[in-house]
Amino acid sequence: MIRTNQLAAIVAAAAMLGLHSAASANQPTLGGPMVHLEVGFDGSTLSVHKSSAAALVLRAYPGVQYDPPADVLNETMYNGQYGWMIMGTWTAPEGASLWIESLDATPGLNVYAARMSATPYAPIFGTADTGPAIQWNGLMAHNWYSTTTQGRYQARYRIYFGDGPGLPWTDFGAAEVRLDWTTGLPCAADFDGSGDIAVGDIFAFLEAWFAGDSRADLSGSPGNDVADIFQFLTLWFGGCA
Ligand SMILES: [Cu+2]
Repeated sequence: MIRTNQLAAIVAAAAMLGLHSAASANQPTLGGPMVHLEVGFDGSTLSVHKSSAAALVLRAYPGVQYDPPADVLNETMYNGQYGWMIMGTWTAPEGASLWIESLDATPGLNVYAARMSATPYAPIFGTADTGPAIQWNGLMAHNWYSTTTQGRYQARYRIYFGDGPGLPWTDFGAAEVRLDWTTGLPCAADFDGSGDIAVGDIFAFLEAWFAGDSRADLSGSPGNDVADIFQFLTLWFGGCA
């Protein structure tokens, strides 16, 4: 339970810090800890290991707008936790390049290139009529997966060695991996849309509450009253599902 002295301390801290603004999030959040798609090669066959088998959550961040080119994620539910990554030390066969190909995906799932890629946030893997495969330089790549429709999503990928245009080399074995997502409700405790629950969310909430912003009216009673603050703190201490 939240005691009033805790509340008073938080309000005082917020006032002291001048209610620093709800940092407009210009960088999309991965949505949680990284989950790596660890790519290995034993000299003849590639392998992929997912560092977590759990389905990830495509989540909306209401009211958060990203600047171009990340604006492709605006008004969507998205997740960037899956990241392609080289596991161990190995070298590709002479003259081969690594390719990742989308084999199939649930309709309505869109994919955009990782922020650190050569073409950040560009549609890939069939999104917006792009080709099914991309060449991968082996640097960690957290592509963005998004949708606008609630549901369960899957995508299957093949990773293989190929030539420059992406024609597979049949001398070496390819690997496949399936990725899974569900859509989740927006997390009310992540008020500033930063992707995690931190003290900044309390400041952002209080700023909205003092400003009479209807987003801070959580209690159901008309207007912003103290019940909204209790309601928010309960959510904040409870975390996100
Ligand atoms: Cu990573």
